[in-house]
Amino acid sequence: MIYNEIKHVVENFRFEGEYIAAEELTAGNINTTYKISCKRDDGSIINYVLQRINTNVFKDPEGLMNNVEAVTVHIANTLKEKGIDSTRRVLRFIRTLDDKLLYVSDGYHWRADNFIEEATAHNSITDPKHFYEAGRGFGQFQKYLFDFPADKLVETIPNFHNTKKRFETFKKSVAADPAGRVASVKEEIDFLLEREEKMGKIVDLIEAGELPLRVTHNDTKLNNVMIDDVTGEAVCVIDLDTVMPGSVLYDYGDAIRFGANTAAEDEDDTSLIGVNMELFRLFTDGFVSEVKDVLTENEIHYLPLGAWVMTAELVLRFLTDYIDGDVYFKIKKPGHNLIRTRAQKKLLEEMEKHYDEMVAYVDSLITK
Ligand code: GN1
Ligand code: MG
Repeated sequence: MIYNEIKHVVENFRFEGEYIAAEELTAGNINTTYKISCKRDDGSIINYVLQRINTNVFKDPEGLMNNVEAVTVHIANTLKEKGIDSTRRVLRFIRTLDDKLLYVSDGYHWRADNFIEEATAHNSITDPKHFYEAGRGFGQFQKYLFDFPADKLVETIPNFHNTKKRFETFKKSVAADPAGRVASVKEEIDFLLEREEKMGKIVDLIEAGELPLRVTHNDTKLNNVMIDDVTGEAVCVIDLDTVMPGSVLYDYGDAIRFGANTAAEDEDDTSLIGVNMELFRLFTDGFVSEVKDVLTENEIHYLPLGAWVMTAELVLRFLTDYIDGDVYFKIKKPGHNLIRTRAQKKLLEEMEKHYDEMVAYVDSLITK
């Protein structure tokens, strides 16, 4: 039973009240996450999030925790200066009994933070307004970190969005074929090979000095921003483990990839997958409304390239993991990484049909 299995971990954090319940939250593909409920003396309940960090993916958990602590303190201070109550607006990490950010036991690394009450991490859009708000939320996050000193951050996953390096890794996996799956995915491999050059375009633009590096979130799925259950507003950006120097195109692009899709990221009926252009415009409006004064015209112009590259990158990453024998992403069923690959491939094809329309739309915002 989960309650007992993690009791020793819970008891090592400075949670208020008495530990009464634990529930696993299964939306994430990397870390293992629990909602912990505690009862205070007055009978009220206080909830927390407890996570076991996947150290196969995040090899420097101490560096990671220093990152997320510094970033969240910076955001909390920014909100304070603006006179905004930060209680539900930013994660706060809970210390262990010996005043650390991590509890290490049996080689596992655990950390905990506040639970954002009366808000939901949506896995799909039920109300279009939520996606406009998600745009504002991720835009604000970007804006609040505008003056954050990037040299304070360690790269928690080196070359995370370096699509050129990822392509090299992919080719090595194809050559090694460790799980004997390459012959069955020829079509998907060819699809990527045809697009190799364009997939490196953001890296090229950064290297050429045409796009600046900023402190970015790098994992802006819809379910990484909490939406208020009552007002529908974005309250808090979560899942900060990949906050690192990056391009704003990554944050914008990954959010469009996930949220403007008419189906789930891992939909196996690919006929359901498409780009909802209304949602695309809503997110873009929300995001740009927050970051317009911070971004360069070039960055705004290239936003749709971000959506294209992030989708292509996920085709590449899911396929690489399928070929490698499912060693990176948690899978919920056999063949899950291949289903994800095919779903993202279909999404990219649909995005290509709308690409010119997407560019025309963002360009119209530059002159506004
Ligand atoms: C992972 O942890 P989660 O589920 O929010 C992954 C992202 C992928 C995403 C695809 C550290 O995000 O990069 O885009 O799955 N995170 C990491 O669903 O690799
Ligand atoms: Mg997540």
